[in-house]
Amino acid sequence: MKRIILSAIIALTLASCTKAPSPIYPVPTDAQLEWQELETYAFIHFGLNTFNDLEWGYGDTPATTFNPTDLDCDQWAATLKNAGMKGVILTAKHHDGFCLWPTKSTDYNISKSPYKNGEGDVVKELSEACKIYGLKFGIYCSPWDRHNSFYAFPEYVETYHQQIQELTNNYGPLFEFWFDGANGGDGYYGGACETRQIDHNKYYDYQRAKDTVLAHNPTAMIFGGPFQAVRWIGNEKGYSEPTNWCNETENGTEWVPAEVDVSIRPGWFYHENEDDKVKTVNELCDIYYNSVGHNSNLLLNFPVALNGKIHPIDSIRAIEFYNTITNELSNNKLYDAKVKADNERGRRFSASKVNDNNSETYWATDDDYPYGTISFSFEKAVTLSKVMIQEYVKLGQRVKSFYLEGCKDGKWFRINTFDETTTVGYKRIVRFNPVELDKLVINFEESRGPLCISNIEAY
Ligand code: FUL
Repeated sequence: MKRIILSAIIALTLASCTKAPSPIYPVPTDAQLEWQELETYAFIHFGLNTFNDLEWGYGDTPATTFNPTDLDCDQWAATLKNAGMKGVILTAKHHDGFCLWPTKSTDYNISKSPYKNGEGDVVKELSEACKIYGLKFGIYCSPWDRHNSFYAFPEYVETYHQQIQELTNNYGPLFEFWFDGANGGDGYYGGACETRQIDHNKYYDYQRAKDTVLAHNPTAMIFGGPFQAVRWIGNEKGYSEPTNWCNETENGTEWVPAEVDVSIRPGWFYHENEDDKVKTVNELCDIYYNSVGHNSNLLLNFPVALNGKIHPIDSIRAIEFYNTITNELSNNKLYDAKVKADNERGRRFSASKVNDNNSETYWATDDDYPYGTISFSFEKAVTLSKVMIQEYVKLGQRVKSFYLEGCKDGKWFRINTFDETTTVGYKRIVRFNPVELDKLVINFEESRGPLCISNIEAY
């Protein structure tokens, strides 16, 4: 008897000591992972362009044209919170060079505008509203400056660094800093009205910019420039391809997860003639599934209107969008299902870890098993139209391809998804026409190493 108990204890100890799979590099930093977990956050485009009905101001409109009558950053933050946004990035300075804070680096700023008789500071007002509403705060500060007479000369670089310094010192903590990719071209440039080109990798001294941002905000993600921690997806339409590696390509050596930026309206800035062009709830949901559902973060832009508020059409639409998504992803049918896998790396990494509601646990396969099949059996048939899969990316992104199968009344069939089932990463959501099932099977066909799947849900 004693011997049986002893061997049971040894077996249990061995099972719980099974070694975790070795990481497959690259892997995310803790800060990158925390950023990926935000999933959706907002952009605010607001500035002189708003009052001049422009997208790219030339840099010649007087600061006095900035005149919101009813600016209310609390309304922005409350709206964004209700739309499920986890943070907000503000265009503190767009290409026209106008600064939304009372910077000492240039006169072309809010203190020279009628707003609060020159006493206003939108960067401060929004950063404070974010603290009240529990939103993260980030800043966009355009490197290109179409107003500054020294743009393309060494003097402007100092001005730009002073701006970064002020923004990163005084308004943090910042979760993201955006260096826009639009660099040089025609502009006012203090009256010169000419075209100026620069080599953006050299001209701005991005190394120094990065050091300044991180000195005060060590966990901030840097977007753009040569030292970016997160990357642009390559379009502004709101989608990422389904095959999406956080390391850019299957063999990429750096972890640089993607961000999808898109505006809720055609323009980034507010234009009255776009009031009837706000994206529909369906379009926004599609954007969500093609961004967050494709292993990317979604940065959804809200153009603030002339009065200084998010327009009611936009806010209602965004809240409806959030409610729709929340509703669509709220009833996880796998939670009570019986889970089985064809291979498990011991008890600590059993298949049941994919539906234990714990993102720190995961199902893993043996080292010589870079694939695997997991099945979910339902007591009563369920109707499904979406599957969400998450890899335990702390150990690297692995899955290269998978497919879904279903079983109803003893008949097996392949589930035809709307888009190809290739990579997974931090999060992958696949959609398909509603189908009734007794059993759902996910076949992971190819992976860069043993599988590490932390979560699977279906709706
Ligand atoms: C682009 C800019 O040129 C647009 O005006 C906008 O700010 C967008 C988010 O980034 O590069």
